[in-house]
Amino acid sequence: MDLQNITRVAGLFSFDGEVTEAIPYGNGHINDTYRITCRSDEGVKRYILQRMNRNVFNRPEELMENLCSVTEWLKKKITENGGDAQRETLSLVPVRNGKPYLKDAGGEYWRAYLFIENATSYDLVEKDEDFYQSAVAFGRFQRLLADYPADTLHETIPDFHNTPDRLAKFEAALEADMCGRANKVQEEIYFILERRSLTHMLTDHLENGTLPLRVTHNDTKLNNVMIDDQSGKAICVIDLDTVMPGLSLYDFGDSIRFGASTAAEDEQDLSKVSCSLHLFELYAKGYIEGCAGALTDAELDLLPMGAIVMTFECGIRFLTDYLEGDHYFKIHREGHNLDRARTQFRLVSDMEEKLPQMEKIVRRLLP
Ligand code: ADP
Ligand code: GN1
Ligand code: MG
Repeated sequence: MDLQNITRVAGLFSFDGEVTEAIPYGNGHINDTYRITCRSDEGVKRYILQRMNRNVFNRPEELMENLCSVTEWLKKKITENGGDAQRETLSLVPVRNGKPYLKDAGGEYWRAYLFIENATSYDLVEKDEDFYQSAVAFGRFQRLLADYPADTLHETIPDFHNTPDRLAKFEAALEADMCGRANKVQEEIYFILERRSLTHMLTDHLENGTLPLRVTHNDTKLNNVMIDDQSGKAICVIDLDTVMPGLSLYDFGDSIRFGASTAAEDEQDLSKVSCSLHLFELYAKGYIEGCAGALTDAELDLLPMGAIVMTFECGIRFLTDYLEGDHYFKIHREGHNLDRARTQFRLVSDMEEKLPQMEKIVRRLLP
């Protein structure tokens, strides 16, 4: 969509002043995100405007219901704890008609947030401390939602972290091979199929009740947390589209998969890709502290396995999308999803080797 149209949509939200700039923003794989600048007599104010991905979220009304009530809940808790709710959680900016989101004539859904100023979302760990801070923030996020009534949340993407189901969807994509790409990725296919049993490592515990169901974020990449430029503290967890009942290990594992990797998620030189045990330790320390005693012994024991399963699952998802013609994750070059899948599998192999060391690290961190 051209920026003139974005400016027109932005004009429908209750922003302060006149829209003077609209630019595509951030590196998310899912929504279309724009940064909007508005000017009024009081000065300049910025906002985030997002067109929600309808292919990924096919019940946007339900998603927005979750988002409104989760952000309200967090706002209340943050204020009670003496924090600054406008900076420490997402603040939705309503449409001029008072609704929390806009449905345009083409059936697209839009929403807006206050722009969190003087803070950065990182795509790679630049300073170790940032990664530790993100862990504390995701742990704290978990804690703030610990008594949220989970059964009132809609499942915005059913079976989102149901890894055996992700495997079944991969096998269906392989069988259909609609783009004729399977012959190019035999090695990766074999990698997945020989690890079928890994997909059950978390869900079996959920089924037999040995792990607690919690309200989780489910997409805990480092770039889904804002780090304050001055204090260096992680101040705000963003991208709340997938807040749903889940396992703490989904959140822990997904953070490790993205942030403890020594290379970018789409690095093509696989020799650069490994799981840093130093970063794993920093994150585990921060997450355990942030959760402040809330994690059970079974959860603590399974933290390293959580990292392996979530990385494997993400690799399966990227390869499935590659086989299906790249319709889910945004791509910026040919083979982008294949490159992403390859980094994930490289990480899985490395983590498999490092599992005993990761387990030792977690044991050392226990109070
Ligand atoms: P996606 O689901 O596509 O990942 P996100 O909600 O994560 O979309 O937004 C994409 C990026 O936009 C984020 O990684 C972050 O850099 C930026 N962003 C999102 N919300 C805000 C906000 N309220 N203030 C500042 N930056 C934001
Ligand atoms: C997507 O939206 P974003 O870019 O933060 C995806 C995650 C994946 C991630 C891989 C709703 O996250 O599940 O782990 O890409 N989000 C959704 O980078 O599918
Ligand atoms: Mg995001």
